[in-house]
Amino acid sequence: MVYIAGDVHLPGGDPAFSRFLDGLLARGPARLVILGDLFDYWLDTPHSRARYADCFARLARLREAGWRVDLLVGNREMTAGRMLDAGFGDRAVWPMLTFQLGPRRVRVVHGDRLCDDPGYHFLFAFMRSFWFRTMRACHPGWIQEGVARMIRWRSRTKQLQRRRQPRSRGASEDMLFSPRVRAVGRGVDTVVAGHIHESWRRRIAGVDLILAGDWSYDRGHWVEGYADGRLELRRSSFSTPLASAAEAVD
Ligand SMILES: [Mn+2]
Repeated sequence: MVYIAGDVHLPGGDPAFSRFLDGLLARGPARLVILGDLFDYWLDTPHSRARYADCFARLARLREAGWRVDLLVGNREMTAGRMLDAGFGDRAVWPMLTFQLGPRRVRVVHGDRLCDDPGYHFLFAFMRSFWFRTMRACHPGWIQEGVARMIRWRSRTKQLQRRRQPRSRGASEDMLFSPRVRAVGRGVDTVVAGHIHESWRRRIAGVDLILAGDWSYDRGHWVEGYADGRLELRRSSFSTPLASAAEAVD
């Protein structure tokens, strides 16, 4: 059994996501794949690690209970480094994770690289590069804060531009770049992605593509995979404060 969730954008996706993790803990050990953008933005500093200590503790508890937990790097974690690995307790995965689910070969990606935005891809490659990481290690936190703010501003401006355009049903599909989807889907039966903050399953460029959806403070979307290869979209609201964690997941 595998649970795939992402785009939590902490602290935005809490407390729903914390309840979800507590609910998982109440179940038997399985696998959890977090497909990136767990944090609204991640700076690879001790401050970030301390800020999200609650979430890291929950993930550690799952692991202690026998769960396998994988964390993929999303665009909000593009500066991920040693501090993220230390907080998470394992190496974060980038750029994709491929595994077998019964008869089905599944590939999980964050999804940003499925979209057509050459400027963004260049920026991401640059940020991930060795030289940037080396340079960053010498920079004080406030410069990193400034860089993060600039990137978020850029992202928000793009979102606003997108919102101003007339939206049709296929608008989110238009964000996907077919050759990239085809390339990522090569050799697997199904691709699971996030990033677009929608929850659906469609055939795009011949690929069985699932978008896992996102999280807000009182509701969340995720994907459940079963030993027979079935993959199902799930969503739940976590609005009842007194509901037990196990109930909240159902
Ligand atoms: Mn994203």
